Amino acid sequence: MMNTPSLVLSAFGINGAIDKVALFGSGHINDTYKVQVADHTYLLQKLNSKIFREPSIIENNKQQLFRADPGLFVRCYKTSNDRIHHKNETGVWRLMDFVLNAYAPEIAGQMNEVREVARGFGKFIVYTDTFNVEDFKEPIPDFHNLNWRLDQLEQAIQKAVKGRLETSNGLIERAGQFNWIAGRFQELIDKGLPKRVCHNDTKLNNCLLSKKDQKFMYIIDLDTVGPGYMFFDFGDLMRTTLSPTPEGEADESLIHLRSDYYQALKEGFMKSCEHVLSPIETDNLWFAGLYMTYITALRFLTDYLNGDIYYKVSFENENWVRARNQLKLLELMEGSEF
Ligand code: GN1
Ligand code: MG
Repeated sequence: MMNTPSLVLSAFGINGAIDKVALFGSGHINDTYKVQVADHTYLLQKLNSKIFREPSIIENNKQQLFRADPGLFVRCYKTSNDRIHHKNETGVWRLMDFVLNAYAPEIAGQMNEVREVARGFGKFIVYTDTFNVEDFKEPIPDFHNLNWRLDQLEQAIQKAVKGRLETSNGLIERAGQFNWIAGRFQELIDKGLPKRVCHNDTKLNNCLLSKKDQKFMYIIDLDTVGPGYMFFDFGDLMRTTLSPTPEGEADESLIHLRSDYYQALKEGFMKSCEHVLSPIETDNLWFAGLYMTYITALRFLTDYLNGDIYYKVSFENENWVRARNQLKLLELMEGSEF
């Protein structure tokens, strides 16, 4: 790091001496730092350029998104040439305010938190309903393309790192039971499921709630914003809120679905955005959870077989555990629709 933070800060017009810098947060992809300059706290982020290969797409998507921000997003600083991202020899960086009186929930604790997060992401859908989806591009091609994710898993199986295919056989078999999800999704698209500008990474901790009253404050982590289907956003909310367990839960038997949390999620989301949704979206909400949980299971499993090249891991079999947990969630979702 060395001098990097102060050089980056000055590119965004902040020139004071840095009092403190510390790694921050639990995102699986980018590197995030909390930076203190005099009495102001900033969030400095280095984009993972191996994953986001075309930062200009994110720059353009965000420039559009911020055009008429109705208060959904944390303040982003801009460079002297009006850019949100600054590239130097260490990478691509951006700077935001650190919101002091807020928190990002890691697991779905209280039901009113879930309702608030859903309300927030619903507001996002209402706001982006005013945009032309053609003006946005996918920052990661085929990000939520299930057929592509299935191919990626197939390839990972063919060239798995040593020892990992043997430990994955059970999970591969379990995942194989859900191929039908791709066909069902295609049917909905054929019936006219509308494309929209989505967040595409609506896990619970990509939303900030107020520390004071747990009310919705901001939507964060906007790198994946782009074309998609409402199912991606509602589905990832289901995936991350219906069970009280974290993604890396060691004890599979603790994973379970809470119907009252589903009702709170649906209520919060619908209250915000039902008026812009079409019947094909509102009639198939439960399926959204199956779709996103399946994709996430495949992605963790693929990364495990590939030797942990995508997600950050903190212990040897973390991606295996994550994949197993997603499959468990998926099996539970398939067996019960609230
Ligand atoms: C990643 O960046 P983060 O941690 O919010 C990932 C999501 C996954 C999620 C699983 C760009 O999100 O797609 O659903 O991990 N983001 C990217 O926890 O791959
Ligand atoms: Mg995040």
